[in-house]
Amino acid sequence: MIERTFVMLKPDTVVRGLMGEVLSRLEGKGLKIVGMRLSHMSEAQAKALYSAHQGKPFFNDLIKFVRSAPVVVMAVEGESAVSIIRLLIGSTDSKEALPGTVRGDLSCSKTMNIIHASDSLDSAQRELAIFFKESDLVKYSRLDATWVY
Ligand code: 3AN
Repeated sequence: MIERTFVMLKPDTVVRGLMGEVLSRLEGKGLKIVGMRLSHMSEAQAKALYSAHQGKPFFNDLIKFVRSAPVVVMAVEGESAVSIIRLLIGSTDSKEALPGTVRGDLSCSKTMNIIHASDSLDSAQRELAIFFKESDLVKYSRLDATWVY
């Protein structure tokens, strides 16, 4: 099934100059970017995105970190996009993320871990709504749309 999900390149990716590297992995896998914006996150957006972690010991540091520099928020579509992107990005903890995954290759920390991607279709819908209106998203076809999967 073609799914639409939410992906964010975190501040560490922007300030380390790794946006292109991470984006090209998503594009190379055949995923279609249908919305993309580089901006500073508001406090309300940060708290909404990470509402599941409210009250945890790392919550305040997490909110501070995601607001420390711009992020790239994206709406991404593709066959089984939610699970494929979660596999591509790897485990949360940089020490456990496998080589070949985005975090395994590029992240050096559990908080500054390069990328966020929704972990289910329900989360994707909720998280997309924090950053995008339907009218922000574009329609087009990738040339390889009929070749993949
Ligand atoms: P993922 O991003 O792999 O889905 P979540 O949703 O469990 O991981 O956590 C959201 C974010 O919160 C992580 N990307 C990471 O930045 C931060 N985080 C999660 N657990 C910890 C922790 N124990 N210590 C510090 N930061 C954490």
